[in-house]
Amino acid sequence: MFDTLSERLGSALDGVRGSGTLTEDQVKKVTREIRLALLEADVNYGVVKEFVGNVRERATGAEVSKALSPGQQIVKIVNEELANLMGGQASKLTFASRAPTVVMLAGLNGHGKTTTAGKLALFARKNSGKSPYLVACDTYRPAAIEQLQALGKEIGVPVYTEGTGPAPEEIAERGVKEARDGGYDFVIVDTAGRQVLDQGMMEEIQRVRRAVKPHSVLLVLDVVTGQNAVDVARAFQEYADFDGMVLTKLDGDARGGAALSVVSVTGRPIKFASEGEKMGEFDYFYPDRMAGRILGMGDVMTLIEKAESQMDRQEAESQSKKLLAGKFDFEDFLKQMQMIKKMGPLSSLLGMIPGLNKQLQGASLDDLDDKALGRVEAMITSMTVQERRNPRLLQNPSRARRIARGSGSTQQDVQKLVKQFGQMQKMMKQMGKGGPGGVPKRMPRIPFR
Ligand SMILES: Nc1nc2c(ncn2[C@@H]2O[C@H](COP(=O)(O)OP(=O)(O)O)[C@@H](O)[C@H]2O)c(=O)[nH]1
Ligand SMILES: [Mg+2]
Repeated sequence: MFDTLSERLGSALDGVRGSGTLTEDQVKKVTREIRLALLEADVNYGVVKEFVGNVRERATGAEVSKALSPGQQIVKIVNEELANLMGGQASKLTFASRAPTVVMLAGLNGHGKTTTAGKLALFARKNSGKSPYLVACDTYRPAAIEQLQALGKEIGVPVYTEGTGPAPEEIAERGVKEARDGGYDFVIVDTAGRQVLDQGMMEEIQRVRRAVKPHSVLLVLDVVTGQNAVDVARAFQEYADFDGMVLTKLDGDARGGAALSVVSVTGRPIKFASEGEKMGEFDYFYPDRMAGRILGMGDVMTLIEKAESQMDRQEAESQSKKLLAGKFDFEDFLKQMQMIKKMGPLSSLLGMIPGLNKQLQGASLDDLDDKALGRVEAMITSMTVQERRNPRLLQNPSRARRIARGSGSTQQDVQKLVKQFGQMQKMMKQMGKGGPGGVPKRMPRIPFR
């Protein structure tokens, strides 16, 4: 996602990142490159103009900071302005003062409404303790109803449907009543889209809206469609209006234009980000994190939060101490691996680490894939605790053979793992000492967090 834009902005900023001073010419040059990068990413022309103006003004203006070099300062400014462009603050769910809260989804066909309905139901239950209820109002496509029913089944949320016969507004009204009677407090109404924007859809949206008086109407936009999504958002705002947006397919090859343009074009917030086909791949949209990700600093906050929620902080501290003292053994390694696995697919996790993005585009990703991790895990779990605690025991070939048999790998694999692990231990020990060839004990500070 946003790969080209990240790269272009990154290289524009690389030139000044380390600068001790920033001349007017440098500012001009860098803002010109930013402008091109944004236009190339399909960001709305007016939006680009304003953005570049803001950055230039702030970069040449009186904004001084003792903590940052002028070069760092401009990175910070671009980061903040990108976040502002996407709304600045996350705009979280709000609930009706009288239950149930009704949320209506609208948008063109294929942009992800039905998928979002399921994801939002799961999200509201997990994050806000709501009991969700789904209402199927796409009366044009029987398959859409079945799709929603399948999703409902997957996440354990009831789906109200009357098939394709009745008018959508009638289904919606009865569906909401049914939810209220059943004690459900979060109702999501999935509506029908169209291939293209048309009057009929807008009118249908209005009728459903009048019938159920939703607490909020969310417009679902596929960011892969680029400027098309922006046009849809603008038209919707004009004819039907909405309260917030859901950006979908952020895992796809979006150039970034839609995400960076829709807020300023509509004045409405982006509420949610959908990043995959699985029900759990859904979260609030955090403009600051997205900006960090676009700038290639990695989504550090998300990463840290994910790690924190999975791992006890003290455990982490003691592990890193052990690591640096060279006392890190296979038992610790196994714990770490299991933690990483809990955090989600390894490749998506690695993409969040600053600076790793570019390197990972090479072949090295193969070495790090989840399958390889699984093989390593199988080997370690085949070791006795004693062996895990004292990897040197594994130099004994009969032990290596036993582990190979137990884990479905070869003796060479086991020996290779033990050897590599030994090298890693040595390297870590060196780092811990900060000795020659070592790195500082503290990781470098991540800019602007
Ligand atoms: N990769 C990816 N696919 C998505 C996402 N959201 C929806 N889809 C897929 O896009 C297609 C259309 O989605 P659907 O929910 O049926 O769209 P609707 O016509 O607006 O209801 C389906 O194949 C979904 O699985 C997303 O965030 N990422
Ligand atoms: Mg649908």
